[in-house]
Amino acid sequence: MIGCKRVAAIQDISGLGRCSLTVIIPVLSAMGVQVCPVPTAVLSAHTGYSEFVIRDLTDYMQPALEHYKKMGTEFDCIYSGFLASAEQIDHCLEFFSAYPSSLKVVDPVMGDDGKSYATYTGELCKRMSELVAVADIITPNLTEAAILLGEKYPAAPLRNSEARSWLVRLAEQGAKIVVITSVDLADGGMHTIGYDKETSSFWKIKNDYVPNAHFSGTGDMFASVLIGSMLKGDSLPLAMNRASAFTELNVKVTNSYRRHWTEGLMLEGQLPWLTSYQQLGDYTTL
Ligand code: PXL
Repeated sequence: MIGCKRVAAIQDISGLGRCSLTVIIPVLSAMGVQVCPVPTAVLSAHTGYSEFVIRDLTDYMQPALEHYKKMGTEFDCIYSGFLASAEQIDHCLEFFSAYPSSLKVVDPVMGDDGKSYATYTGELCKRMSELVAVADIITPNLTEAAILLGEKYPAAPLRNSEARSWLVRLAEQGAKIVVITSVDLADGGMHTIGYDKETSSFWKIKNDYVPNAHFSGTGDMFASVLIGSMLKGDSLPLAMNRASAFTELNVKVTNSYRRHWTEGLMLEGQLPWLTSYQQLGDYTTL
């Protein structure tokens, strides 16, 4: 599509606790990419809060897709994330097959820190592999990668060879590009690791680890910067570097204010960083 790229973001909108669409829309907009939200649910606050009101929008998804098809709407990318029911997997699959030439990104949102999110049923987690099978790019965190591989959440840091094996086995499930976030590697520190099946290349970005600083929406921020970078033509390691650098900056800023993790990343003040779009090259091979 000529001009500004357009992404259909199949994600929830949560009033409190920055995550999903309240992160994805500002981030991609700052990067010059248009977001067309396809809300999967409306929540008063994300599921990390002890109480929240939720309205499931499963019934909305298929008529919305039919409308876009009727209008001849084009999308450069279809990006799925937080889903509210197992049936929404079918509607995501319909979106992916309606737009075969769009970049298909699946963030297999299921959990973090070795635990599943409150609304993620066993069936929803099991069926996530159907989306992973048709994706071009998947962006699980280590918890989600373990669920997809049927592995235990690692008790110890992964050796580089184990990390490569996780990436390759996930790519065997379908995607051309696999990026795993929050990976503790035995050679020291927290990393983002990536694999491009077509070029057989493995990459890693070292993150500055900020102790006890886990904020909601971190994975959504990472994935949206990665998507924006790749749509603008960045290579995989450059896009991983940009996504990690922006996420790390937001973690450090938010942590300095000692906000509760449920509030999410205080991204509002950092958005100009994205608009300046400087080249970064701080990656190594894995
Ligand atoms: O960031 C993942 C996410 C997205 N949407 C909702 C969530 C979560 C994680 O808790 O609750 C509603």
